[in-house]
Amino acid sequence: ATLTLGMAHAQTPDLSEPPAIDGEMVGDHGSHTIRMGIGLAETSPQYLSSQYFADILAERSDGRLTVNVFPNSQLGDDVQMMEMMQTGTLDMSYPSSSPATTYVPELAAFDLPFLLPTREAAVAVMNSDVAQGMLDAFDGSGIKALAFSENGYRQLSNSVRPVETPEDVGGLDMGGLTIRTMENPVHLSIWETLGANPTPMAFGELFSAMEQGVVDGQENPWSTILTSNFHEVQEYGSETRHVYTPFILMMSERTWDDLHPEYQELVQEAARKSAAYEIQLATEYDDWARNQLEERGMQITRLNDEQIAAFQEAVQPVYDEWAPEIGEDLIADIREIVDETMND
Ligand code: KDG
Repeated sequence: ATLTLGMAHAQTPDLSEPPAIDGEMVGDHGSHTIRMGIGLAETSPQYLSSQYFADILAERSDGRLTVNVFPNSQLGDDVQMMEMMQTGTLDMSYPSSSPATTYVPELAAFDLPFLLPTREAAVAVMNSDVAQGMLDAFDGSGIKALAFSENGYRQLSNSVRPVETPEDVGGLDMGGLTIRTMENPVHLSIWETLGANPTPMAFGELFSAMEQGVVDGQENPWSTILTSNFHEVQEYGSETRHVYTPFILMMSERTWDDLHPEYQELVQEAARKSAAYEIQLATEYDDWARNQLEERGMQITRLNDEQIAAFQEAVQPVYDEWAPEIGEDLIADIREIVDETMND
């Protein structure tokens, strides 16, 4: 008998090593064990960079600060984990900005479709004073928001049909696709406008919801679709890039207040460094993950500029509805930062 070996798929692309850990050792201010819950899998940029965050803290505190990272929504979903941080039953989490709009409504600017056309523009906005103001606005909520990083450009996947046009989403006489969204009103509005049936749901419930046909599809960056094995239950993908979502690295204010100021400073510095590393990993992952998904049998539609423009036009009503609420000035400030990166 002959033995046929399947091609083994790589688990990750060739990823950059984390930057060397430098900087002064902090003093001995006691030991802390920090529990951090995240939604994504061990192979995700989110997890890998969280481990780097843990390594920085361990090395610079001579092992006194220990961070244990729990992946795959083991400790809860984004909404639950933010509530747990508020009450002090969880030390850290790394949610998308979208469900965090219940704490800081201005964050919804990031949920506006097609606002951030390039990664360079998105990073410039995340590094801006405007974004720092959003992090500061958490103060007093029970959550200390430490840094923005990249969740990424969201792409549509589904198990029903290839999607090339807004009509493919809305279905005309075929009926609209049932799409899981994050728990965020702007996302609901986007998919309603496109004629889909949006269903907000926690990320941890999504795989089985798709497997059981409770929803037809979902939208997430290619890296998440791959590392969470969504291709096993989703036949079609479309490169819609309709929203760029950040992650926000967060700590419970109770945990933060328990830390010596020198530890707090280290946590803040490590958060910035690991966030920068996360963006680098997410960048390295993006196209690679799309190609991997194709190799693993997903049928992916790359939309041309005209097709993207059709989606952009179709979701204009989302701006009419949400821009006044989110703030025209804030959106104008973000557009200015975006334009600066485009003129460089
Ligand atoms: O840890 C982050 C995840 O829980 C989640 O935010 C991922 O983009 C996401 C989604 O669709 O819920």
